[in-house]
Amino acid sequence: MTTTNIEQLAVNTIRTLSMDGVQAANSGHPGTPMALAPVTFQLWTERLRYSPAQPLWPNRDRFVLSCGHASMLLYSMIHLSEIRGTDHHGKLRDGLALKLEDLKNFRQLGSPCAGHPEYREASGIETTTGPLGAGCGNSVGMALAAKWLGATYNRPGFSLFDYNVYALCSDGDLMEGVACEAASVAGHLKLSNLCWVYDDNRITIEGHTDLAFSENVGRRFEGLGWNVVEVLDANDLKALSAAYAKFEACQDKPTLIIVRSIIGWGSPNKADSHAAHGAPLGEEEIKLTKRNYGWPEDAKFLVPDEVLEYFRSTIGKRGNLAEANWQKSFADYCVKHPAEGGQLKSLFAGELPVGWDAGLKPFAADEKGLATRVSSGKVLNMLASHLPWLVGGSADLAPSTMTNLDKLGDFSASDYAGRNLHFGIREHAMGAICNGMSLSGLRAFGATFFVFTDYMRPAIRLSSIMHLPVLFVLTHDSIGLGEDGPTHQPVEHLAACRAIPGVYVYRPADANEVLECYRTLIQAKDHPAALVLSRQNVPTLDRSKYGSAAGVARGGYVVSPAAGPEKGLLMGTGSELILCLKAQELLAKEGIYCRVVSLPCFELFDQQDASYRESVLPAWLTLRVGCEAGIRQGWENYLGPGGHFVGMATFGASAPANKLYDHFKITADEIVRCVKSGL
Ligand SMILES: Cc1ncc(C[n+]2csc(CCOP(=O)(O)OP(=O)(O)O)c2C)c(N)n1
Ligand SMILES: [Mg+2]
Repeated sequence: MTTTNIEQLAVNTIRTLSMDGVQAANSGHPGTPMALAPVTFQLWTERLRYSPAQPLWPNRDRFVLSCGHASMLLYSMIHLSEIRGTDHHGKLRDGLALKLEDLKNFRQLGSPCAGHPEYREASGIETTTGPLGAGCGNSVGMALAAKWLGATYNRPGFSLFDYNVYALCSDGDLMEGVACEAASVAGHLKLSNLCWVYDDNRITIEGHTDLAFSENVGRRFEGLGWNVVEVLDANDLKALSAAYAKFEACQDKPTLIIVRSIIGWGSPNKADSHAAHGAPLGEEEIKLTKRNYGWPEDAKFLVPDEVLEYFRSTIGKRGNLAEANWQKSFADYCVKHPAEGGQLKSLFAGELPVGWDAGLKPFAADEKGLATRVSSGKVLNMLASHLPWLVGGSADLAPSTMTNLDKLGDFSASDYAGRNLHFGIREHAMGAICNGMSLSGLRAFGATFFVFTDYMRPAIRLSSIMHLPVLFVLTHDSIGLGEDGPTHQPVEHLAACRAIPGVYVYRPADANEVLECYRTLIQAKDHPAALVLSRQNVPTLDRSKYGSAAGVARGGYVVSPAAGPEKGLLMGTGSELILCLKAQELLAKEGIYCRVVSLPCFELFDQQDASYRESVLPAWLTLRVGCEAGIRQGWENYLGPGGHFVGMATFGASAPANKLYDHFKITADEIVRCVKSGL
């Protein structure tokens, strides 16, 4: 054993807290915290630059527990490090982030110690994890953000951003595709500030990894451009220390430390078995294990004073001092570089910079119009020039998603200040990386074809769970993309995105709605936005004739009132709004007067007060037609019992767009027919 007594005592405190937490909850995952206690102990006490007194310090090292099922490990570390609490809005509060009482309430309603770590439940939880692989993806976004911040804001004599990002990952994490996608990005970008620690315990839920996982992980990562280091025994603190030192010394690659561990270490009957993965050890086994550790077998949630003292004198002392020095340096920086200092203060506060909207210019009416992806590209650029930390990119589709930020450079291993990311064809990693960037203060966006949200839906969902204002730019939003056919034509995707709680789905109908969508979504601080855009042109409406596009801020508005005694209500989104307007004209010619409502964002509209909603969709007006080139699901509320829906009910087909609209009967004539049938 290469450990001192206090080290061993601290490691065993982490282990026993984790075992006791799981036992008290009668559910959870004890085995991995027991095995990895030395791994986190060594990292946190010897190396992690983290100020327990100021957990929001922007230059703190990040620690991500990607194998979120081992949550008790993180909770124990947070408690023992005496990390100060923050509220749900990310503001410092008095008291510890996690009291011992909280650990005792592991997995209970209202406890910050949830089954899997939840961002903002306690400081020290840098991201929500649980879906395996996701945390790995986030960590790449965090490391990338650190590089970007450093390249953009560090100045001679001021190394404001030089933090490292650590992620602890399990077999499951490394089996998941998203982790490999993200690792590939990290290797390509040479993110030397990123260190993954892989818990090579060769156990998953069903048993030994022999069942399903026989690749050589180390060689895979070498192939991905990583520095691979091995530690043969998770209990060997010196070897762990040496491995972390190798990570710090490596300047041109991310590092993977493969740590051979034994799940449930110390448990006489459950160690090295999947039985230690996801169930309490049981009172008897806990006693035997504690005896093995030389721990008082009847003690529960025992935290020796000298262990707390040890954490204070290591991570506490080191981190608090580093943070205080950084604050001094930042104050000097703000004097020397006031413009950058001001920007950073806004960035840290999650605020937009002064004058962020100065570049937003409306579009002139134009019959031919623009595809909304094209107007989006223009608005994104109008915004980018006044919002310096708007950073993002596309999954190899920027020429189609129109998300390139002109003249703002490519982010690459040779230029970490570039604002255009090239995610490669890795949608899931793109979403997870955007989440990691957002967690680091950047306004991140990721773009792809709408249909491929299927590939990054888990990341969009986590974005919403974490209340992150990530922007997903999603183009080619319907059969209107034409010839690429049903594999590329979204049908159920609007419904599917709207189904994720907290995701604001915007589908603007013309260039000025696009502009107003951006104006609205960029001011959001606590939810992601999905901006859904057409491939094909839509006319830019003459707003002297139609309602102002500023109505977008309320999610829905009357774009064209009925010109006579009102009979019906036509509702549309995106490229189908124009069909509603055409139908309105056709009907008016026959003396049937309808209003047309644009509904670019259901979530925003539903949030408006009842009188506003009633003013847009009066209850008495029951003859309603909704038109959207997607499935009907989600429209019922607006349609009411007598409503008609003009949209899709099947997959699309491969043909020119206008032929498809006729074929699937998404036309002004069809809207007219529906209205007449309801008269
Ligand atoms: C995406 C995803 N799929 C499945 C699960 C369910 N699950 C939780 S842990 C686990 C695997 C456990 O093996 P490993 O990752 O090696 O963790 P260990 O037991 O070694 O800690 C699985 C399948 C999950 N959390 N996330
Ligand atoms: Mg495992």
